[in-house]
Amino acid sequence: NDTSNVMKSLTTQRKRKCPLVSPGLGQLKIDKVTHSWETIEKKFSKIKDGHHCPENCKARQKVAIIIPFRDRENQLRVFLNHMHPILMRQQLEYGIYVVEQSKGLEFNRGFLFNVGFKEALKDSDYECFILHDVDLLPENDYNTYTCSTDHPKHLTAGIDKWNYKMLYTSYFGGVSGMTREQYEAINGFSNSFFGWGGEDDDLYNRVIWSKMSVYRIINDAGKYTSLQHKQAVGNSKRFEVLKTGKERMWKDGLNTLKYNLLQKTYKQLYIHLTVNVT
Ligand code: NGS
Repeated sequence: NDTSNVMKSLTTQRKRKCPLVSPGLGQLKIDKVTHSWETIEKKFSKIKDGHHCPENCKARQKVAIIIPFRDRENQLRVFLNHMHPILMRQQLEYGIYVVEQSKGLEFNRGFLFNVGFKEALKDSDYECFILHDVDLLPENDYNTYTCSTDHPKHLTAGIDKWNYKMLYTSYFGGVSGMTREQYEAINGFSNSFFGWGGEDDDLYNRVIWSKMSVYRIINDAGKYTSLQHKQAVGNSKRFEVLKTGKERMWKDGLNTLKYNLLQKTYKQLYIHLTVNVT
């Protein structure tokens, strides 16, 4: 009968995969205003527990966006206000994980990504992990936040502060994307880089040593705006740690990760974790 046919067609519609290229993508306006939490939460009232699914189709990938974090609350508000509409337009199923390192030791970006990877997988069978700095905003949402099963992906082709030029050919910082298999195949990030610099170069080496290469977004879609912050002082030991990369690869990473989870809270617009290095 008519009603069951309508129900049947609605069900098939819901199950249909989202299009390869979502409609309505393009160049974006960047709003650098730090709106109040109340304003942003109201604007995205459909989002719950830091997680969202497209309404009318089945997302092609389940993506965890992981953001290492400390003391940048204003930037986090700008970031979430900018990113949620993009991820929704791209019709992804996604969760945003903000992994904060507690006070004390120097900031360790790689360690925080490893924690985010493990903790996201406790929530869902994510297929793709976007490793993202909080101070970078994509300028064009043709830059899809999905992973390529062939190779790890580098999404940051150019950043405004460098006139949109690649800093150096092996640059792998800013925003990158890996499938679960790729991340596990390189044993994740090293946990040994405390302070600024080098952990992304070490990650690049792991990719190459694992006989993969980096797939880059080279056109205008890979442009990013950076939010101002003071340039951090570089970790003086980073070059020494980098040198021992090959021998450390399977002794330092996901398989040796130790952390103390102080809290994990499912906020409306993101999942907030606070961790200690142990
Ligand atoms: C390199 C760093 C990378 C860093 C890149 C860009 O020199 O970790 O600069 O930095 N490598 C070493 O220090 C060994 S940025 O301009 O984004 O602050 O990602």
